[in-house]
Parts: sequence; structure tokens; C-alpha cells
Amino acid sequence: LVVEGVLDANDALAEANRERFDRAGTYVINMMSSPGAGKTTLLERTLERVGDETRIGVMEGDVQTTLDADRLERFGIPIAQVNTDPGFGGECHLDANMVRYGLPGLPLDDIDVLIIENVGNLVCPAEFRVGEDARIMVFSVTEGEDKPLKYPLMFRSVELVLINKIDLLPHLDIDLAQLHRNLDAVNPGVQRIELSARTGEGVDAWCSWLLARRPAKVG
Ligand SMILES: Nc1nc2c(ncn2[C@@H]2O[C@H](COP(=O)(O)OP(=O)(O)OP(=O)(O)O)[C@@H](O)[C@H]2O)c(=O)[nH]1
Ligand SMILES: [Mg+2]
Repeated sequence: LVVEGVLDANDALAEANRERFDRAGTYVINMMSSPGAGKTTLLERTLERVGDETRIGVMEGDVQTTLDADRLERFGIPIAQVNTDPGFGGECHLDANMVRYGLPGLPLDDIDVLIIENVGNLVCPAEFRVGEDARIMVFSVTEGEDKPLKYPLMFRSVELVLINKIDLLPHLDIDLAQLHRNLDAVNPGVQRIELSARTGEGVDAWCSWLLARRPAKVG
């Protein structure tokens, strides 16, 4: 009962965030993954490719440090850092209230696409809506083909799975065909793109997905 109450309160705040995003005409992506799956690296590759074509802003969610925000600083884009420790009890996810807390640092009117890099965690972030338009996840092939079955909530809650680090496949035992079957078992037909944030293979397909979602903002 208590948990349900918490989630209701979160949904109300998520709705308020949503209204702010809509008013600014900003498309918001909640990017989730296990720690180290490659979210920040993929953001770097993305900004290198399409940073000139669309105005991207980033909100970095981390338990501690500004290390990820520092990595993106060279792009000169709007970045807001939200640390869950201290301030939010060291939580393992961003919730709608934390995203609201980070919003004053972002000029939403000048941002076409806001990418929220959630705290690295394969469970908690999926439980909290933050007012996003799309939820996506980065999955590293080093994690193993069984993960969709073991952590179904995350895989079920996203509309796109970016299967990252495919450059490492020759060194791994992962059964990629079984991974795809497991994805279909928990989220039938979910869109997926195989890529490598290291070599850049497949990153253009992801950028096309992103640009197709970009709102037509005027003024
Ligand atoms: N081989 C290989 N390494 C990668 C790839 N993408 C990311 N990495 C490496 O994986 C490590 C973690 O990458 P990050 O981008 O920091 O991952 P993250 O998901 O942002 O991590 P957290 O924010 O801490 O959850 C780094 O050493 C990256 O260089 C890839 O496609 N191939
Ligand atoms: Mg990161």
C-alpha cells in the first residue's frame, strides 16, 4: 500500500514534468541500462554525429560525481547533473521529483531532444516514470543472453533496445540469437539495434531513430 502511494505521487510529478516538456516542445528520452553498458559513450558518439542537426540536451543521473557530465562538456550542450547522494538518499534511479529538481538548469525552449541518462541499474529505474516520451535501454552483450528473462521489467518497459559492444562478440560466449528470442519472450517485437559505441558500427541507425523523433520546433 505504501509503495503504491509512492508511485501515485511519482506519477503526478511525472505528469507535471510532462506538461513542462510539452510546453517547450521538447522530446524526452529516458535512457536506462546496467552500470557500464555504454550510455555515456553512446551519447558521445551521438553528439559527434548529430549534435549539429538537432539541439540535444542531457540530464545526467548518478549516485555520485559529475564524471559523465564532464565527459560531455566538450560538446557545449546544456547539461544538468542530478546526484542522488547526497540529497535523495543515494537512490539507484531517477524519479520524477529528481528530474524536476534538475530542470531549472536546462533551457528547455532551446532543446529539441532531452536525453536523460538514468542511474546505471537494471531494476529500479524502470519503476519510475519521469515524464518522458520514450524509454530506451542500452544493453551490453557482455551481460549475457539471459538478462531479459531475469530482469523483465526493464526490458518490457522500453520501446527500443540498443545492443551495444558488438565489437566484443568474438571474445564472448553470448548466444545472440537466444538474446533476441529472450527479448521477444518478454517484449514481443521490441525494436532493437545492434551497435558498437567504440567502433561506431550501427550508431547511424540509432541516430536515424533519434532524428525521426525530433520535434519540428519553430522559432
Ligand atoms: N568494447 C567496447 N567498449 C565499450 C563500448 N561502449 C562503451 N564501452 C566501454 O564501457 C565502459 C563503460 O562505458 P560508459 O559509457 O561509461 O557506460 P555507462 O552506461 O555510461 O556507465 P554508468 O553511467 O556508470 O552506468 C567504458 O570503458 C567504455 O569505453 C563498446 O561499444 N565497445
Ligand atoms: Mg554513464
